[in-house]
Amino acid sequence: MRDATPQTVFLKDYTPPEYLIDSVELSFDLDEQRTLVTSRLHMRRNPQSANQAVTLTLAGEELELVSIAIDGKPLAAGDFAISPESMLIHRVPQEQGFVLDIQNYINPKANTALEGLYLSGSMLCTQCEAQGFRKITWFLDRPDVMSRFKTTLRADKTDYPVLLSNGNKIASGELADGRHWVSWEDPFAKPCYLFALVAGQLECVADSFTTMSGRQIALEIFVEGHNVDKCSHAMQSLKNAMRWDEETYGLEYDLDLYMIVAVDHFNMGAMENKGLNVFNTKFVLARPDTATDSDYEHIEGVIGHEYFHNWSGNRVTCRDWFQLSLKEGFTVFRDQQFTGDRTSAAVKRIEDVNALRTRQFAEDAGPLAHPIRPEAYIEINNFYTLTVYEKGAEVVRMLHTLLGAKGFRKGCDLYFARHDGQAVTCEDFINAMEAANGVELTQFRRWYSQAGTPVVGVDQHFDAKTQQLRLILRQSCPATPNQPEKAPLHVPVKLGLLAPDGSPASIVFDGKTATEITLDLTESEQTFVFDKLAEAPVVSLLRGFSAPVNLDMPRSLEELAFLLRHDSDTFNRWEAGQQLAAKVIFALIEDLQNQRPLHLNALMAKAFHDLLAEEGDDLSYQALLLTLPDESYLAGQMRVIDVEAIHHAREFVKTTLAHDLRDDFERVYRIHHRDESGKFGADAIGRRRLKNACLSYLNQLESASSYALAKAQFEQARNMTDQVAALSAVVNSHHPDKADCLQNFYQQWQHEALVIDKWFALQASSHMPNTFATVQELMRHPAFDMHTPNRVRALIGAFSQANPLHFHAINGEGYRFLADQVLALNTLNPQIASRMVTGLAQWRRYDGKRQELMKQQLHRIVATEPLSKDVYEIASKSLA
Ligand code: B3K
Ligand code: ZN
Repeated sequence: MRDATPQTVFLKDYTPPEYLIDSVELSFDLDEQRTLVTSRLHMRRNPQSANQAVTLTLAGEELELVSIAIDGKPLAAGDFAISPESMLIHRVPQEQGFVLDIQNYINPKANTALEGLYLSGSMLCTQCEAQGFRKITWFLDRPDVMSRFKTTLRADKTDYPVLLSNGNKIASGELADGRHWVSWEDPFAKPCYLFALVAGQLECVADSFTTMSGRQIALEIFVEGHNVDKCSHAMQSLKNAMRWDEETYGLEYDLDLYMIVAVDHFNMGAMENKGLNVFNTKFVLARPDTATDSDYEHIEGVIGHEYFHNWSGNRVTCRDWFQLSLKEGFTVFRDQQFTGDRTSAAVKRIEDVNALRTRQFAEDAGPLAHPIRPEAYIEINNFYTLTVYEKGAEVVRMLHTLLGAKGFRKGCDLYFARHDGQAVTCEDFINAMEAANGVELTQFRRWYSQAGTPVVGVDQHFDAKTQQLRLILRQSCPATPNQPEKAPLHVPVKLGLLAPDGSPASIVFDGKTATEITLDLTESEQTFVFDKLAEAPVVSLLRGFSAPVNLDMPRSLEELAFLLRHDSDTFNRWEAGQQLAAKVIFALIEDLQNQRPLHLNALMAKAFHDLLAEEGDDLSYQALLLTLPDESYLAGQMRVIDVEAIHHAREFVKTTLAHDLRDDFERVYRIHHRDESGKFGADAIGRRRLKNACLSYLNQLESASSYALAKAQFEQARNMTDQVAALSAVVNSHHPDKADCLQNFYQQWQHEALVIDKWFALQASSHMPNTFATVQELMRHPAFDMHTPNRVRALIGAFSQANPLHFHAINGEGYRFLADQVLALNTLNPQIASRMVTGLAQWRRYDGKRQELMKQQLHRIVATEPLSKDVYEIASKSLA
């Protein structure tokens, strides 16, 4: 809980650690409520530190001291002082190193924050990033202190037959009273945030991998007994990731053993602890009947992400937490490349950009905006943000674009060679990119320090006489908290030209000819001239979404329809469709606001008719082309968000298309509707996506036949993708059998927690009337549990973040409900609580009435005592 005045930590105050810990010997006498931690730290003064003070300050929270000694001599009461967050030892030996012995008790069962050592079901596990190790024992809990760890675990053999920690198992044995012990040693020095231990009744699924240099690595996935049949996809994903990192980055695994443990209670997706990843079950367990195609894809992505951290994060780690994007942005970029290579690069890019624009752009435009390398924080856990992760990945992607794949790889090689075993900064990463490529990235560095989403405006002039096209690009960036003025950034703008017949036109620029080029936009305004154009071309700009910017380029519906038909860039083709739909929807919003009758623009129906007639290879891509921009994305484009008008206009478009093109939707549905349960090739996944996109349109018809279609798919489905798509259709309609379907689904899956999460989330995000009453009822459902983050996200998270229509109800009930839950979670699990506050952070974007209602709830949260630092920081900054 929060001190009287929460302290802000600043990047500019960084100083090297005064002491180092070369090696650590830890032992744990494990017990649910009273675990004894014995720690021996081999310490010495850091020669790099300028500070001459003889005191030693260690971080430590919620610990009960048993004993403390230096070089074998117990300390007297006056030799040290303990405060709620630290321990100060007044005088420690200066000349040579010393050994600090500490024993303390901790209570894993009381740890509902799920940080440090805690209980998940009956198993004990840890989460130390960012600052959880200090809840295990007193330590220099900062990433630039790297130590070699040796860990011994002792526990009851029946309750905890499996005892795991980082590195290699070096010894084990039996103890009296039915207890046993296991010792582990990690040969690689690491910061304590990468420490992990797991103890419990776990089954092991084992396999192996032969590395590029011929070493055999044992691969082990640990799960509870009833989940053993859901690990094969995770195991295959791990092997795919290991091979991919060797082939793409030349990076090989270093230990002889790689372990993954899946736990039910976890604050986020997964954690890259050295040699012992701990995962949310959501990102490990999959069987065709329990997991959707997207689940399968996310599992492979997250397994890859954590595996890739072994180099980008563990072997080379962060100097301080302000550098978080150094490992996260880079690793997200790596996992995006991996998934793109494994599935459809076009689809993956669209999904990533869609998420970035809908969610990160909102963050970057609101009160919580911060650069990818933040400059200040109160609670670092609040900075595991979309900006640090997703925009961070975009910044790395721009380097990849600017340097080319080969140049980027050279930069990475140099980065890993220079910094292996070190804790470094974003600056070191850029330096390596510069040195390896002989380039200068001074201006590019601004992406690290400047927050906000730049806007790139475009003007074009074609001169038939000179056969020239002049393109004028302008960039600006809106002010963000503490950054009123912005300097121009280095923005790579990929460009292609289309001839009037839709074929690619040659680009003659700077005397060179190409079919696609990347323009370097570095000034506030710049003109680019293209020669030898017989006719005015159609410009396809920002191909592949080559920079995380808002492109402001007014286009007619006709031009958008043309690009949707002809652009050879898969991203821009999809984007043209999105812009076309958005333009049509915004016109309807205006009609709604002015009480005018609604008509669907014929161009839109024609475009969809053509899309449905296409017979391309990438059916997942075709499904995306048929998906309307979602409500949050549209909201992001409005000056004052009109939740109801957005919803009704979008529904109108969807319903009208369903009526007008009913035969087409039915035809495409029928072509692709077949049972391919258990098949996860791109074609089978694509067929399911396309078919379920059609189902979602047909469901708008609210007719006997649409009800029959959804019901039949629901009853016959033998894979979760089809079952959940059908249930979603039922839930988002007035289907007469809705209650029965929900009940049957629950009965069928009540023992599969991850499937029940879907059941909660579907109901919480429904746009049908009475959703709020359902949500309140579900809060009282026996399967709802505030102690399980996945369940909280499924119900409270889905309602407040994926149901704009009901969450923003004008009577304020959604806001009050959310604040109630934030306050309940505040004491239980501050990290989850503060994530939930973000639903209220964007209050400035709404009308006056809603602004008042949202602010009221934020004020109520801020006035509550005691308030965790986590919630305090987000709620107070949202109001600032
Ligand atoms: N590094 C962890 C995230 C830790 C979050 C701490 N609040 C997972 C990941 O990004 O791979
Ligand atoms: Zn990560």
